[in-house]
Amino acid sequence: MSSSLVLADKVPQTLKEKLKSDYQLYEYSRLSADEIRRLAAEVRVIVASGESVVNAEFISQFPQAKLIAVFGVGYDGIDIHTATEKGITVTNTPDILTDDVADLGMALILSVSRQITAAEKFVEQGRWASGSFPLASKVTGKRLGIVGYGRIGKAVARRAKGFAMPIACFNNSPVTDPEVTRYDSLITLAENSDILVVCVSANPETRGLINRQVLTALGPTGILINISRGSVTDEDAVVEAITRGEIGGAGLDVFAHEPQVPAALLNRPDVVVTPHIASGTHETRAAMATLVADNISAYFSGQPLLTPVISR
Ligand code: 8YV
Repeated sequence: MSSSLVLADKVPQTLKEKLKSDYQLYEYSRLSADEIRRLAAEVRVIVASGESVVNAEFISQFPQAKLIAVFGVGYDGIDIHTATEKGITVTNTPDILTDDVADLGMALILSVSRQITAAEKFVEQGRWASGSFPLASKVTGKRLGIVGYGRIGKAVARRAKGFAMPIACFNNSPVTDPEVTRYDSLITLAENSDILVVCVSANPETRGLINRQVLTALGPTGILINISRGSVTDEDAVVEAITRGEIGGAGLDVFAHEPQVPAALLNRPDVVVTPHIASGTHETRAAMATLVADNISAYFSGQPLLTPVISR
């Protein structure tokens, strides 16, 4: 059996080198149409990132593929239906990035509420000498609403408890933590939150979940934090809510059309934007790379895969 891999997207150089040393690795973006046709009989594994689009058309080019190994926990870009139909298993990198993503969630909560980036600009632009920086909004004790109480949502809750935040959530399955209130309605959650943090996984059901009504319910002092995927929010509605002052602020690590960020969200004291960096630490990216390589190695040696995606 051949041990050829096709790389659908960017992954860290260290992972690329490891895969190159162990297997025949082809980078999709460098392949000609002829080469893709020639590799059809050879490629067993598709390696993708959390942002990759591996749709039915892409998958159909590699009919011998049996594994799609995703470097990331989110696999919304992978056509799971087609993969399942074709007997392809999908693996992702859960758990090991949970802490980093939750840490960034807290960083955004603090940064937006305390206007850290605007305060830094204030100092850098030499404005301090002419007056004090405007007062910001307190974090400790604020009501936190968590949309999606999975691994990442729970990790955010653990951190928020250290800030004495009353915690509520919107989640499909029951929540056992007696300190966390679960609402059946996302609108009710938003109405009862000072800060709404989006941790839910992206899929067709959660597309556009954070819509105009939810933002209206969050209200003019409410803060929206998104560490999930841009597709979970109606980005136009977020832009409108921010520019009209219908919500109090936003901390956004993910966007609908990355790397494009709506201009209206830039250079505002009430908005902090980051370039999809939630799992972007040396430690976590190295652990993710190891897990991807281990899943691929398990596949080629006929061992059980470490982290197959389970429909959640
Ligand atoms: C990475 C991610 O940014 O895990 C995810 O779903 O979005 C990420 O951690 C991505 O996979 C790296 O390209």
